[in-house]
Amino acid sequence: MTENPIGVNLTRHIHQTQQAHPEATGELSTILNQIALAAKIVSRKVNRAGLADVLGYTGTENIQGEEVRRLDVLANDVFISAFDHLGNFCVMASEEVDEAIPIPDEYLCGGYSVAFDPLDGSSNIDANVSVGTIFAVHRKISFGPRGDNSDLMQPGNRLVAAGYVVYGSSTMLVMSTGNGVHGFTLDPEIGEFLESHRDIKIPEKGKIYSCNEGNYGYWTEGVRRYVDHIKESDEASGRPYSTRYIGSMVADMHRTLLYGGIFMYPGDLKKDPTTPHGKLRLLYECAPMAFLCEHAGGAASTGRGRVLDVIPESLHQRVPFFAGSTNDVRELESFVAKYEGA
Ligand code: AHM
Ligand code: MG
Repeated sequence: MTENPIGVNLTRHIHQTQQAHPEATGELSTILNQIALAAKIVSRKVNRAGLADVLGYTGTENIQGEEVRRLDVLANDVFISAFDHLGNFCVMASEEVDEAIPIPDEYLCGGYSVAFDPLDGSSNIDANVSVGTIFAVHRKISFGPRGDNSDLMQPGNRLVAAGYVVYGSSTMLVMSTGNGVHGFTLDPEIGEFLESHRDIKIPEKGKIYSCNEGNYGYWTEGVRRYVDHIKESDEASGRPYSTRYIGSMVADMHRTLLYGGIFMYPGDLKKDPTTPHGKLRLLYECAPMAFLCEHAGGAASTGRGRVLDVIPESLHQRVPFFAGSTNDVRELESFVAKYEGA
């Protein structure tokens, strides 16, 4: 018989990881398998999004806009209903919902909280550009029988698992439970996530910067000077850095994890002249991506320190975000320190 003819699917990967940790309760396995199930459902919907127009799934006016909104809501509903009854979670938070989402009374509460962005970058769907789901899992720390906001508002350095699903030319789940970062590609014929990228490592230094440079005039001086700098010839290659910006965080971060370089969403002085925060949200966008970056050997910073060390102040808090190759992120930080002071 051929050695392991079915390869390593997500369940097998989780099983192997669990065997290496005899103290594991199996709760995380249940959670990750349920994320995979929800991702398959959303993936199918996203892949059919373009057909909505043809098949007249929605009303006659503003079909594209309606469909995008509907997909956001649908992805949100899919993930909530994948999580709420498991007995593993005590509370949830979603980009789509203002307040923390409690576990319904009829279901058991468990030892973890989850924050997620069900369909990040959904404004790109009309143009058939990749979108994604991001998730972040913490241990319950509150004392009551049901969870509360404190279970969600923990710094990223206490994450126990995080990851994303990118709905692109193929659907991929990339995740870490603290033992490396691993990627699984959905085989649509058998409906399984198969291990395709074991132990992803970000190159120490890249050649790509990724940001919405249209906002250049709103950035702080250190960030502007840094971007000016990487557009000059790089000592090693004799060429400036290349720009790649999809405008869909999951897709931009996926490329950054694989190829290296730096992804940036800097603070915006126009929106907030005193403490410029960026656009991206800490709990379900920046912290989980920072967790993956660090576990892949890279770095993630607010420009002034580790994203993972930011103490959350609110559920939908935004922070400046710079992530990718360690040398690139450190260089950005040195420009911020030099031109903006401590
Ligand atoms: P969303 O959560 O409303 O989809 O917004 C987040 C998205 C990210 O995916 C992406 O990095 C960013 O917004 C792009 O913003 P901009 O259009 O300002 O460049
Ligand atoms: Mg988002």
